[in-house]
Amino acid sequence: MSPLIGIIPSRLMDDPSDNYHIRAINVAAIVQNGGTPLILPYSEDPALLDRYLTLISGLYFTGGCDILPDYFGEAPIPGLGELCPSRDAFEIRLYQQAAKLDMPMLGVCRGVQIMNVAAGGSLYQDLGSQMSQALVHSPKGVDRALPCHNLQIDPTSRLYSILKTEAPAVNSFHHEAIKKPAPGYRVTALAPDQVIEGIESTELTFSLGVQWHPEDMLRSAPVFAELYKAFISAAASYDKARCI
Ligand SMILES: [Mn+2]
Repeated sequence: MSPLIGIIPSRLMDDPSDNYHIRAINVAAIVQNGGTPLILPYSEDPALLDRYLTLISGLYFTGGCDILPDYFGEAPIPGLGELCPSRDAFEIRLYQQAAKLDMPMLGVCRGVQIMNVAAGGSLYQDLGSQMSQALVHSPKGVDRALPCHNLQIDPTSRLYSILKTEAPAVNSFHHEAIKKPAPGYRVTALAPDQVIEGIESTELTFSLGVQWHPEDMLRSAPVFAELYKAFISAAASYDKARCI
C-alpha cells in the first residue's frame, strides 16, 4: 500500500491572511513517486503530534522562511530574513520524535536546514554577509527549474548511491546554509564555493536532505525523482515493519 507521507506546509509570522501554504509541486513530487500525501498543520499539542506520527510513515520537510537562530545559540544578524517561530517549534519537535522512531525523513532547502538544527547543528543566517567567497545562491527572477550552480557529490554517500551522478547542476533559492553539520550527520554534497548542499544521517535508516529544490527540477532533471522514490520506498518499508 502507498505509504502516507506527512508534508509540512509553510506559513509566515506576519501574514495577515493567516494561511498555510503548500506548493502543489511538493505534493506532486510525493504522489508521482508512489506516496500518499498528508499535509500536517502545526500544533503544540503533544497528543496531536503523536497521532500524526502513528498515521504517517515518512516526513517531508519542505522549503520556506528562515529559522530562529536562537535554536542554534546565535543572536539574529541584519541579513536574517522572514521567520515563522511556530513552524520552527513544530518541525523541531516532529523531527526529534520521528528520529526516535527511526521514521524516514527527507528535507529540501529550509527542510534540510531545520533537520540539521533539530539534530543539533548550526546554520549561516545569511551567506552573502557571512561567507565572503560565496557564489550567488538566490538568483532573482529566474525559472525555478533552471540550474544555478554545480555540485560535488561524495561518491561514498547514500545520496550518490541514489542519484548515481557526481556533479549535477542544481537550482538554488537559499541565503541560509548549513554551517556545522549535526552530530550523526555527514556532508554529502558541496557547491563550488564549499557551501554544504546535502547531509545524511549515519545512524538513522533514511534521513537525508538537500539544499536545492529537486521538486522544481523533475522535468528538466528527471534523475531527481530517484530521491523521492528512495524516500518513499524507505517509508513503505517502515510502514510494513510497523504492521508486523
Ligand atoms: Mn545553492
